[in-house]
This record gives sequence, C-alpha cells and structure tokens, in this order.
Amino acid sequence: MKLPRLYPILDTSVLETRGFAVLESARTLIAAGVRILQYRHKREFTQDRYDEAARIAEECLAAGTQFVINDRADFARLLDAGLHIGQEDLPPEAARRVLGDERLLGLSTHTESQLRAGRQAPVDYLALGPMYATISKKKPDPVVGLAELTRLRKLTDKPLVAIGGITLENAGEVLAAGADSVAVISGLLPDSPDLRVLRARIHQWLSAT
Ligand code: 3NM
Repeated sequence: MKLPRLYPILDTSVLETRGFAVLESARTLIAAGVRILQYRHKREFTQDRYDEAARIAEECLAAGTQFVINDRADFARLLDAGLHIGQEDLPPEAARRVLGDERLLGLSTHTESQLRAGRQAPVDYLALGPMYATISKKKPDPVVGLAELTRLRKLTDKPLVAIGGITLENAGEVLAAGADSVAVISGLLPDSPDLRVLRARIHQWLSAT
C-alpha cells in the first residue's frame, strides 16, 4: 500500500480534552476523505473502547479507509486493522506474527539507531519523530528536526512518516524535507469542538498535503 500523505491520528485523550466525541470525529474525518486513520488510546482499553474502535473499523472498511490501531496487536487482529507499534510495545517480529503478513504494520523511531534497526524489521513503514515540540505525547523524545529528517530519510527505502508538532503551517516543509506522510494529532483540531469546522479543516489538510 502506498501511504497517504496525510496520516490522521485520533487520540482519545486529546479529542476528549478538547471537547470532541471520538466516534463523531472519526466519522467526520472519514467523510472528509482521509485514506488512513489511526485510533490511539493510551489508557485502559475497556470493552467500551473496543466497541468504539470496532465501530470506527466498520466505517473505515465501508469507506475504503485504512484503519490502524495503536499499540495493541490483539485488537488490531480482532478488528482486521493495521497496527502501529512503538519502541516499547511488542517487538516487530512478534507483532507481525499476531497480525499476519497482509496487514499494515508501522513502527515508531526517534533516533538514527532505531531507524537503522527498523530497516530490517518486518514493518511496512517507519515513523520518525518528534519533528517539533509536541504536547500530545507524555514523554516525547528529543526533537529530531527537518535537517535530520532529510539525512535519515536516505537510510531507508521504507515509507517514512514524520510525526510530532506538525501543523497546517509546517506540513509542507516536512514533506519537502523528505517525509512520505505526516502524522498529526492536535494540529487536526480546530479551537472549538464543532464538527463542521473540523470537516473544513480536514479538507484544508487534504489540500495542503
Ligand atoms: N509520537 P501532535 S510525537 C504520538 O515522536 C506521537 O514518535 C511521536 O501529536 C513521536 O501531532 C507524537 O499533536 C504526538 O504533536 C503527535
């Protein structure tokens, strides 16, 4: 699969803190035309959260949008979704065994050595970040920055997703620096929790990327 240039992430905490309902936001993004959508839930994965993810998975399937679950290989497999793992989740080989060969698997990296190791991993894409300072991650790694992105980009043929502090204003320079795709959490959201404004903003994102 060729990665879409915009890779939106629905982070349940960020959405809810900013007054957005998760399922409605997912529907808005899917209807606006995003081609990939990640569900990121860092707290306890309750039955309600599983049901919520399952609803979003169904809507993604109907729209032809690639659905991705963060961290949890078991839920990704159950929902027939892709999976995104970090450095502290299951090792990529184990995640691949749970997921099977056909499903999309991505791995977060934050340093040159992690990116180098990721080249050999059985993953479909590598993420690199944070590009800029971010408030959406609890303990972010040091900022990587654009110059490093351009340098590290040359180390791998795998698609590279840039993440961390990406906004409508800086997304263009991140793509120009060599990212295949930009992953975004807070930059997707307008200041007021209004789904119509969110939809308009996603259209802006799609045309900016
Ligand atoms: N991973 P925002 S930065 C989930 O560096 C995540 O790998 C990062 O959120 C990494 O778009 C990050 O709001 C947070 O900055 C991205």
